[in-house]
Amino acid sequence: MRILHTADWHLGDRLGRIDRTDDLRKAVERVADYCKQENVDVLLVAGDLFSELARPDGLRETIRHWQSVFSPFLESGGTILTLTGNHDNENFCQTLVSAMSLASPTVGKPGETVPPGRLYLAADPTFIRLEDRMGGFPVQFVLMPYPTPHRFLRGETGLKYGSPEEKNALLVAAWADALREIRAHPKYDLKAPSVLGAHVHVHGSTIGPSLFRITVEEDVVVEGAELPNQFDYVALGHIHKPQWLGAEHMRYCGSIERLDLGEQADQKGVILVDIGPDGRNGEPVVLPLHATPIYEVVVLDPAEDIPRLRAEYPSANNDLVNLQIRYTAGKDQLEDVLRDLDKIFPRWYARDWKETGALGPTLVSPATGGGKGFGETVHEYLAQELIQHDEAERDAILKIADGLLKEMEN
Ligand SMILES: [Mn+2]
Repeated sequence: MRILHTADWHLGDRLGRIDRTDDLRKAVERVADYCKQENVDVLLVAGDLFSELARPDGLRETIRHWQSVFSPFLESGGTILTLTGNHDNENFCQTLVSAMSLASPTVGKPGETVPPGRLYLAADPTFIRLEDRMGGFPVQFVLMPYPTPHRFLRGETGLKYGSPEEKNALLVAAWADALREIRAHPKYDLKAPSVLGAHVHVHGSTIGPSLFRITVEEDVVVEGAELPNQFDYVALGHIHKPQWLGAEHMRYCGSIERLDLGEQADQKGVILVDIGPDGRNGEPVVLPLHATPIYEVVVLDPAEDIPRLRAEYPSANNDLVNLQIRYTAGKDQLEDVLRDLDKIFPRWYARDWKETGALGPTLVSPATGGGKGFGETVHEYLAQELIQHDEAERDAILKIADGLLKEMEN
């Protein structure tokens, strides 16, 4: 059974002002190409399918995109196994799960063999079996969503915790309990091939410069030393930096695209592993994915730096760039500087500028600098923000803002 392991799709994500939908869709299409090219039987997506920034209409379009991209794979008998991560909206995913179980109410009881050719989503700890298409032997799949209180802490005790640390300790224990319960299930065969898919931070893994939109203190970190002995393959999601830990067959595949500056050095990919009736055949293989360059550019002297950047980055059209700009009033025209940089780096996702004089002690007298009223401050801020817009448009917006400010003052 050929399994393709991926995770952390974050579909519908944004970076600053840039919508990442197209980048992420391309990556998903590449994953679908690999499914075909490598004769994959099971595509296992280990959580964080959707971005928390995706809106309902974006989610609808995402599902429609899956339909067009994965229909050939599913129709040819492929199966997609997914589970929820910490960024997946619980309401939306639970609705999907409920709708799917209404469509096939008898499918997916613990330990049962499920039919291939469709997508499964686990929003709770789940244990199912799939039969190999060619060999006919069953492979057990244990799917563990990210441990949230809603999914893992049931009943009275679940609601009682005095501190974040206590909540995390309960979740760590509940995650291990849920896994132990599944492995103790009467239908679980300790000798049969088994694969774990989990969205969780396993103790001892290497995080990049930061975790993705979650602090280390907030995160639930579980013990995983036994997992490589218990499973023929452990497919992890959550940490975006690709790596194996403890053993070559316990892996974070990483996200399918670089999602923030912290991932600028990551090589992205998906993992192919082959499971036979007696366990793993050979070691897992990494298949590369294209990743959009993300970097920071510091401009200290626009007159000198901009021509140099133009020569140095002739094809930065698609790069995601964080611009840090210093300019000198009277020497540089901010509007021109921003326009020139916009031409070199049209997909800048964030930018910040400072007047060189503003860096040292202020020379502006309090009467002109500190004494601005609320209305004046808002007006100046807006004028600055709209500096690259069409002049008539800018004036029209400022006029509306001034009108509103006047109304407020009255
Ligand atoms: Mn993620």
